Amino acid sequence: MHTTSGKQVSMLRSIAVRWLFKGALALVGVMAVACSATPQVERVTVSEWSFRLDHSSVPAGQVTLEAVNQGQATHEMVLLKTDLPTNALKVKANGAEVDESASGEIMGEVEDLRPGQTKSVTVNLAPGRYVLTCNLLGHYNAGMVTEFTVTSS
Ligand SMILES: [Cu+2]
Repeated sequence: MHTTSGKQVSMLRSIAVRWLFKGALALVGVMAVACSATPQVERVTVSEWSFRLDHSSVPAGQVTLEAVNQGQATHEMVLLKTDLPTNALKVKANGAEVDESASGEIMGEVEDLRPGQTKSVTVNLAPGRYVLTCNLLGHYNAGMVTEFTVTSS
């Protein structure tokens, strides 16, 4: 008959404790990564013919822009990093659409945002000045543009 000696038991225990400890450390590591990667959420209220942000500035890092369409029409939200004033973005030859790449660096976009819908885009933002616009035909001209600042965190 095989019996486990006291020495073997204590050895097994110490192995088990070591594994548990490693597991706990790994878990703490995962949680720390999850926390640091959690983006801050900035709500953007979209309607005819405006964008409204809850804050005029946000700290740098991962930012989720949550666009809520409270209007009656379909819209979109284009995020540009630019120093151009909101009323002086470059427009295309038709005069009714923003020339996005000529106006700044395209950082992200939410398309086909229907009335009542909420859609989000998560972006990693460096300090600087940013502009949100809707680039459906004529919507920029109608006033669908706003700006915000990203501050060093
Ligand atoms: Cu629009």
